[in-house]
Amino acid sequence: MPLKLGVLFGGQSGEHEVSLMSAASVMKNIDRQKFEIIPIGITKNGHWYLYKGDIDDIQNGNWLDNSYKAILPPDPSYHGLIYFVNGEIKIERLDAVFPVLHGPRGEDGTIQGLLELANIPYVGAGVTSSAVGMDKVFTKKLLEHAGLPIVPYLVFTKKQWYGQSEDVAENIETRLGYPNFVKPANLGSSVGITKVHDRVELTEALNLAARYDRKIIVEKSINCKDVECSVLGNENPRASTVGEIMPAREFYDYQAKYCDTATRLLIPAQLPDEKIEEIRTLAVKAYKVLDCQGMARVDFFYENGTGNVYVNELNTIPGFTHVSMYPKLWEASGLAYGKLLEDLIDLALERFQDVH
Ligand code: ADP
Ligand code: MG
Ligand code: MG
Ligand code: K
Repeated sequence: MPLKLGVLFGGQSGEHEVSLMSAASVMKNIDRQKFEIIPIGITKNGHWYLYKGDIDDIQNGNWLDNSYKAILPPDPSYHGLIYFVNGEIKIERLDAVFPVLHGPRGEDGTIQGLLELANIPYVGAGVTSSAVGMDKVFTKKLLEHAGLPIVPYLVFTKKQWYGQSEDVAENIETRLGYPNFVKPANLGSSVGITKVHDRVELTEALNLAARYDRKIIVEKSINCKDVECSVLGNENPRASTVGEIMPAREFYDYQAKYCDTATRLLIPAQLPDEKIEEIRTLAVKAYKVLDCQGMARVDFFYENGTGNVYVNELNTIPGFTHVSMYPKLWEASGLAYGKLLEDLIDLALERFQDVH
């Protein structure tokens, strides 16, 4: 019997649309002989539905038309999804879940916590690693503690910014200077992030970041290339080759990530072999520092001129569209998309057995 795999898509974060694309891609590439897909959509308001329509209608946002209201109870006795058809209650068993959700309330340990309570194995990092990976401040603290290279940063709360704006701005100017990057601490897809060149932009950037999070991180800007490495595994994680992003914009912002066809991925990255190896080694180290499971895409800055490498962040549920870096890097390393998905589900089951 094929394994019943729940695929979670949508979600409440600013990365809802990206998740629709990633999930559709995952569902299209999975081996239907081995897995029965149970698509589960979460609206931007956090409402859950069992989806019964075509995969193609997920990406265009019309999936709600063909869905049944559903809930995933934390009570482990159901071991699946409860849904409602014309007032009748039905249960769909779930053997495993692939949360293809990006950003807060999906990638940040919250969904993972629900799946833990429900006693259902799931793809990717556990609760703590997911939460830490989502929080750029916690991530940096742990990486720094482990002696891994990171860029200088400062942290402020929204209240500090609105209460002591002058002090906060001066502090940033003295300790980091311009340009710098202002970011909400917990988000992804470059949402709420600004590259800042002067005081006017700084004020706007802090206001913007404060709309997304109560915690704001400001980083020294590095003149760099974005390079990324895919890591896969539980106990013995391995690293893919390294890829480079060539955005046609000032930095890898939301436009460049999802809208701009001029953005190019270069695989492998145009770096000396020893730098590629350094990055792969750092990727596995960073993965272990956060105690990741299953997968993560580890992102770096490669400084122009000096060749210095800094760990930027770990993404515990990276993009999974057919043009996304995580699966592309594995393809280039000899692991096809379909096989990668199977490996991820195997790792999820392995981890579950390890814990239970
Ligand atoms: P997200 O989680 O939203 O992807 P990132 O921290 O990765 O946030 O920032 C998004 C992009 O902004 C990076 O991929 C990079 O292009 C640029 N960027 C972020 N921080 C810096 C920095 N300190 N120096 C140079 N570029 C940066
Ligand atoms: Mg991110
Ligand atoms: Mg990033
Ligand atoms: K992250």
